[in-house]
Amino acid sequence: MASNPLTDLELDRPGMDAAGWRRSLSNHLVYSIGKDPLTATQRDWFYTAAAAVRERLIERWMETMRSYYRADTKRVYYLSMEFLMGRTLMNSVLNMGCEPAFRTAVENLGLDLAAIREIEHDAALGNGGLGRLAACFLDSMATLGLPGYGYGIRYEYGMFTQKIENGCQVEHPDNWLRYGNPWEFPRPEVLYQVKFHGRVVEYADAEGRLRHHWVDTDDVMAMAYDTPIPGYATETVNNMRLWAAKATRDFDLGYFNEGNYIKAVEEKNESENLSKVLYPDDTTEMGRELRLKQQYFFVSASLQDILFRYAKHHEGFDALPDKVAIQLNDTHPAIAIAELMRILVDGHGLDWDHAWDITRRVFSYTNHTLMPEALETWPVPLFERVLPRHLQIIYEINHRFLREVTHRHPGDHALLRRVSLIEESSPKRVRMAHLAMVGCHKVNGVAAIHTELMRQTIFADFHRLWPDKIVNVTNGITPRRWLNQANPDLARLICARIGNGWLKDLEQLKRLEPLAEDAAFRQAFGAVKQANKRRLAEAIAQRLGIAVNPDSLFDVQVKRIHEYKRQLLNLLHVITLYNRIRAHPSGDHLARTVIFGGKAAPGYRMAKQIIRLINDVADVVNHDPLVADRLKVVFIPNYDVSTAQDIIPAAELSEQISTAGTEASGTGNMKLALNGALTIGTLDGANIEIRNEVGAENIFIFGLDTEGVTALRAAGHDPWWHYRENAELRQVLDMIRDGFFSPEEPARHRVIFDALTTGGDPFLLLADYADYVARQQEVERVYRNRDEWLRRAVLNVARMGRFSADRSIREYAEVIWNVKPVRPRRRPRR
Ligand code: GL9
Repeated sequence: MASNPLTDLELDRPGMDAAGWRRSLSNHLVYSIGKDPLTATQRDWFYTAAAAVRERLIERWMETMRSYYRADTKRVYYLSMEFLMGRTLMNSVLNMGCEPAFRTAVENLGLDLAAIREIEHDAALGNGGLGRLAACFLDSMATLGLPGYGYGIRYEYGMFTQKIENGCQVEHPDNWLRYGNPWEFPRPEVLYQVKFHGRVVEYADAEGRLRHHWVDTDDVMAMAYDTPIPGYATETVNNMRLWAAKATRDFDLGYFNEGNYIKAVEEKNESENLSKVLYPDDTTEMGRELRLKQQYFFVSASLQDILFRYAKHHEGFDALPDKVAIQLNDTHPAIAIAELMRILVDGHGLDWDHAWDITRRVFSYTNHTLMPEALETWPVPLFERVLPRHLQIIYEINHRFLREVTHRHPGDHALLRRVSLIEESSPKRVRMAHLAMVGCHKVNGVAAIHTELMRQTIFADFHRLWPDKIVNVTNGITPRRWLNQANPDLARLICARIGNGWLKDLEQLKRLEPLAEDAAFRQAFGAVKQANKRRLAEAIAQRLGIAVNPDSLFDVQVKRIHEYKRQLLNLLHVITLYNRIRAHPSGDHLARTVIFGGKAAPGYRMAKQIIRLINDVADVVNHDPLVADRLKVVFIPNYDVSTAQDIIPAAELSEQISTAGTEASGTGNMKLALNGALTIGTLDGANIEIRNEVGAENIFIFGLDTEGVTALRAAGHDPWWHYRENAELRQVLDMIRDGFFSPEEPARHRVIFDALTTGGDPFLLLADYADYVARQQEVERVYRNRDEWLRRAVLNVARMGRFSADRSIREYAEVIWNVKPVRPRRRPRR
């Protein structure tokens, strides 16, 4: 059956019908892959399919680039250390609008499409929400026809693969390029030199002005790899350009001539280490030299490339802010501000003030977290060694900035110390967020509450200086991947009732609202969810050997493992349910399957401990005959984009339970609600805006809000009080302390008990526990009324329109970038 037929793309183009696809697949197997159909493996067929798909993107890709060039349009450059793309095959096919023809062709060749698309390795060049946001934004920019380019790093190893051994996370390298990446186009001729180390020499130019030269540097080359980014149902195909490090020369001739062949090759390897591996830490910074070098490496190459493109049409730099907008995805690429100043002032001899005016109008910065440990600062001695000229430039920026602050607030030395780009610690440190704040014309938060907290807390001084600089752009997700592709049955059901306009205009989901009162629609909606649950239950049985009851409530918490996200609070509730079943084995307990997924940063001991406790609890609960199938706990290993696409459509309850004020936005909350899960959550991040949209009666909100958190912290949180007063909570904590879930090693989880009690319970789990458990009870009451549950679920889907990444990107384009769509020319029919 045709899924989501497109009306605005002509599918009768040559090669786009089933016969054309079939011919193309047969040809590519032989002439691109070099395989005989008789011996072709599933992998051969995946690479064959990829070749056939990418071939169909190329003309539109080239025409899109030509149309931008012709229009000399303003372009947006999205600089990001992370792009969490996931798989590409079906995304491209769906965005091109030829899924039915492609599927028919594959099936007519006697192949199994489900098996073939599973061969594709996720492109996991990101940690979590921040990297996935960048990927959703690329999809939206292309879909809206905006001239947007992604710039990042082509890591040889992406996010580690997580395996669970004896309940513990074990990391394995993600060798995603082993069989080759069929989506990338290497550009060996697009090669830029990137400098490190060395020293700065001063000299006077012809007019007697003081100039700076950065000399005696160690150089690395950056080579481009391009990936086409097709929009949905549009001619636009944008570009993502990722940089790989290459040694400046294959051998150091000096060593080579000495006969030290090995040494020569060793040094080549060392410089190529720059793009070797993604740092797997999310919200903590580790201040490692390699990380700083990775940042500067991709920033330097990207700026050279951007300015090269600009210079094809323009002389001088006055028009740069009218032609170039650069978005800094977090502070990771913030060194670009100093780098552009260096290029303009040192390289092209612009006056400082002139260069600074241009720079500020080009850059804008997105902040993704308030967590103090995530705010990047670099030790000055390290910075000085790696980027000596940039340090001087940052000092100069700081000097002039502090002079301006002094003018406006004479004598306020405390203010100067607070806003300085240099932290007066020992050693001193460069504050990248302050550099970004000063060097950008706009700074945005990613949800309303987050932006407000930015203004009130970490950037309060800057907000007083520049009250218009900090703006909000609430995050969004692409409905193409997160509904159309991940949940094809629901997408089809929606299309059958309201057509397919929602794919490009998610607000059209509003038209489903009346159907919440339509029993037949609820029935059909419930049947889709049930089928998704059954598929997930089968996968869990097959992969993990756990039999889950497909009629139980599927309660899902999938995200990075972090104390602030409070997977432990969820687990305290699970143990509470377990104790209630044990206390009343013949009671009427609602059957529930609690599903966890997520990776811990390899060096984050508490997060790894939490994974172990989840698995230990699962082991006990899942094997307790008294429980039977009324409670199951499942930890799904290696949560990534592709497993998210399998889990989210099957979820009924979405756990978004971070301590209020800690989760900047969250985007999993949006993906789950868009797929018909009801949210249990705190008033944190985008949960607040989700509540505003879906209605307070269709979401389960609990716990302290940010004011409550602040007040409790001020008054002093006493975890022991909760321990004493709440018998159920005390029983749960004692079981953890006494090794109930690890009888072979009773002290194993003592550290968790300690963190929640003597450790002060910094994320206030005990303060929110009682309200959380009460809310979970209400969840169960509503779930028992299937009609009422489905009614609320339909309303959630119908009211999620605001959370399309298309809406986010439109806001960036209007408020921050000032860029407009460009329509590529329609290709002539042949
Ligand atoms: C994050 C925030 O923690 C999330 O709340 C937010 O939704 C995303 C996208 O804006 O950014 N910031 C951050 O460092 N991460 C986020 O998810 N971490 C990872 O990407 C792992």
